[in-house]
Amino acid sequence: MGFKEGFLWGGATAANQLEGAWDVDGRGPSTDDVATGGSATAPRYLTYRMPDGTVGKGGLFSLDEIPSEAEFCCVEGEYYPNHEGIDFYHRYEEDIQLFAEMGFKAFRMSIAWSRIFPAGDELEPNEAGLAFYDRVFDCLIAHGIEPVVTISHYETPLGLVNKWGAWRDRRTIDCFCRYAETVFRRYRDKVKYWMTFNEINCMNINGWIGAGVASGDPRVTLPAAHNQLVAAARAVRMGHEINPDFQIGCMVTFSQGMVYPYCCDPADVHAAWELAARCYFFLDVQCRGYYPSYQLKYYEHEGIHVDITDEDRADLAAGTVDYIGFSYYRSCVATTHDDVPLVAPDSPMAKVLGVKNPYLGTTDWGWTIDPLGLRNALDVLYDRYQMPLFVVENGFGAIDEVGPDGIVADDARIAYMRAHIEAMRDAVDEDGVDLMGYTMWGPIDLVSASTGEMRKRYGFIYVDKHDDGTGTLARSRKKSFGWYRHVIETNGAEL
Ligand code: BGP
Repeated sequence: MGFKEGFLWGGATAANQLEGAWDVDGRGPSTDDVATGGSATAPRYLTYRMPDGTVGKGGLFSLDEIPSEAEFCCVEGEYYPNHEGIDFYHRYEEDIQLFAEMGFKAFRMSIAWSRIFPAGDELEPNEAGLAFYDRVFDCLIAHGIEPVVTISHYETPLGLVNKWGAWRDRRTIDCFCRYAETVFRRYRDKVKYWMTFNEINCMNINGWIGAGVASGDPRVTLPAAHNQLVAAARAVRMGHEINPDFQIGCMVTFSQGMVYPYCCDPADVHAAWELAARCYFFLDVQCRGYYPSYQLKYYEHEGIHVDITDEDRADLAAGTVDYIGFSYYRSCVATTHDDVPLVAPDSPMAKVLGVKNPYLGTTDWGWTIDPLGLRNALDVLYDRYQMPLFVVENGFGAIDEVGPDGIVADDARIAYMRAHIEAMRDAVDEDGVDLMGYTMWGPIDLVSASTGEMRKRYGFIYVDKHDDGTGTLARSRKKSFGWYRHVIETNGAEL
């Protein structure tokens, strides 16, 4: 019993959040390079220049306030945490060595699209960018670690954004497919596990992070999401042609899918379904190959125009995935009652995080902690799709204090992860879920996607880097490092 043999234990990262070297070896700027640092209560900003030369900035979670003529760029006097990240670009060997010491079987990482196609729409790739990932994959393989690669993780080349609004425009589908084909062919014999778009359903709450679309309006973001779905399906089909052994998954954030009704009022139960449906439709399309009726009706009622062509339908049907990758950090609550307090009223993400679940606590960033919710998620997903599942993100963002002995005693992180792994084990043992692996988020401290902070740490490995950009970038093992090594060693039997 317990986790299957060959279970993919490891950690997950994204290129833009750890590589740094943002303008090295021909890399072009991407959507993250124009995002400043924020905090639990202050927004991250995107900076831009207007046609008259004036500069401005708009909140990452208030995108509709940004003028449509804005051209996104870096501006003087601002600090951009992703530019240096944690300098994985130059330190990957040391970092992979540490992952190997923990016994990692898998390492989830992404390729930075703008390292391969700097402006996004070139016809020929940048060899220096391709060579970097050859080195990283070779190093992983030499340590017996399986690379698990996300093709697009929260970064779109800025060139495509400023040229035609990135994923608002169907031309981006072809650019993405060219990029996907390039990396599939190049790494054909090095990488077996792929995912197309990270948290593709993030488009429900924010068009920028996943698609370079500066809007939170579903009439804008959902047509862009359709373009991504078509691109993903074409990539899956192409990948299978290039190497039939490829395992290509989708990736959603199921923090938006594990929705509880606030109370047993049927109206709340319905509200919970409606919210979850916005997440499920992405899975339905990518696993079943067609749009579910409820989503098409939703478009009709909300006046959302999505141009779904016959060719798109054929692509979606032919490009279904091999497994479901998903992230799970928290569950959420839906209600029709207006006297229920928000879980994190002061957060720039207050609307996204929603109302408080009175039975559960939260992290310092207002993210609800709900380990049983992970078992619930695994159960409903496996029951609905009967496909292998892969928990490709889960973790505890917290403030870590380095103790007098130089070590971070991150017991709260250990407790969080132990409870979540236990819940996974129950889903496998008690409910028969087919689970491929677990790559927790952020095995090494890196830049937060939602806030741009370093202070919000997830790692087993501490990185000496701070929110003002200072720090030596030195790596050190936290208490959780040894704990996770033991978990992997015992294949999850001893937590
Ligand atoms: C997911 C993203 C990751 C990652 C993680 C933690 O949504 O896929 O890129 O950052 O969340 O979120 P944050 O960094 O905002 O704490």
